[in-house]
Amino acid sequence: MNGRRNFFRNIFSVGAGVAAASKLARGQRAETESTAQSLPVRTPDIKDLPFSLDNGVKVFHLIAEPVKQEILPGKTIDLWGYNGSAPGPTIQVNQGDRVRIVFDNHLPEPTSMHWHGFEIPNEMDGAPGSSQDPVKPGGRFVYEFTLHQEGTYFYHPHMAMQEMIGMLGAFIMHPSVARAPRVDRDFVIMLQEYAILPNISIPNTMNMEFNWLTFNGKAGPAITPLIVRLGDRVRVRLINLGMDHHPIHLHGHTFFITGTEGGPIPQTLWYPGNTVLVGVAQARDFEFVANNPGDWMLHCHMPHHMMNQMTSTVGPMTRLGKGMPAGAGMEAHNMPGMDHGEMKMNVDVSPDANSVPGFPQDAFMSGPMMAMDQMVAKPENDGLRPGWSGFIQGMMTFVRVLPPDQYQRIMDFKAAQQARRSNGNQGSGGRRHGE
Ligand SMILES: [Cu+2]
Repeated sequence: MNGRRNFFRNIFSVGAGVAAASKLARGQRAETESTAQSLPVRTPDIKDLPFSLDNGVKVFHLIAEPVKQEILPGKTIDLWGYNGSAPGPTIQVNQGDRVRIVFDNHLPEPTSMHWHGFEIPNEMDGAPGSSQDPVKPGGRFVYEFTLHQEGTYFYHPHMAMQEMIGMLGAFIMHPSVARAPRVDRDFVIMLQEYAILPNISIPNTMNMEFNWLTFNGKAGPAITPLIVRLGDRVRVRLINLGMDHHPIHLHGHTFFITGTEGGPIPQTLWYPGNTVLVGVAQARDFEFVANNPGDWMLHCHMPHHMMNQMTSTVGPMTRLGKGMPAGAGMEAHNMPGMDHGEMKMNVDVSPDANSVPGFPQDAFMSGPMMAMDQMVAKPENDGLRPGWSGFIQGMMTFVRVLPPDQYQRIMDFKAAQQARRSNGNQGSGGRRHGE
């Protein structure tokens, strides 16, 4: 074990030296090289779980509960999650930490907490019936363990259907010595999917026809893009818990697969790609140098996973014409049928479109009529091409590789927004979504 760790450390320290040298040669942010501490991860649209210290033990309080999750403006669904969101808050600890998780079950049925991939004592594993009794409704279980691993881990109930109604959270173990080459940005994205019929707010966890696909509990275009500065080294950690495998594709860059749900991969075994298949119950880390400026799509490449509200009965329609409420069926709107009637909406279709076998495919699923730029406006979306949101659905967002001035403008907008929040009506207006 020690030998293995030293092996990693040796490889990484060689890498660190090279990285530091090349960065200094380019005169970039030398101050980030001087600390051995890892950069905290950011989980867009999801909070971190705070902790308190008790004699050196990091104490977290995790609550399983029903939540209202707004996955798209006007589309709030009933999920089960943790501490107010689904997925639940991200837990960040350091390798070697002693961790206590006080877990309360506010669900109407038993549950358990499983720590996915953790090398901890069996009685802390959260396997209901074998390692512990399920935690009853209203019940509490205190988990405590020391963590010697590092990497991208996650937590979930060991109850299959509960996993399918939102119950998942990231558990990031930072290495005691930061991995090299060091990254400037470190993001977590959790992949989930739901089958929700029109006019119903509760996922059918038995259904295999998933029509809502989310990154961190949001469907495109409500997902907050990843904002990076031109030249940054970026890590993205993907976590998948659902019924499908997701090939996640990044435009404009070549990345290297650098970690799995079992921790970091030795640098000698990294391999390049632009699409990484994240299987069920897996995590994949990829890293790249953001050397190509622009707004680059990051998305699942499964065609049905790039859509919202797709069902076999009403078509892939979230909003039509003058604002049909998200989630309403086609009957709720005077939308001409898919196979007859006139198409009056703001879509570029040819005059004989209805006579072409196969029409429509994407005509009413994406494009200008689906745009909702204003509804999803936030600092991170500043400067995107007008109408962008009409083409971003499901598991789809951007990595925005920004030159320094544009990057700074967005950071200033964010700072101003946060100042307004803390000056203004704090505590009212519901939960904050992301930051
Ligand atoms: Cu997918």
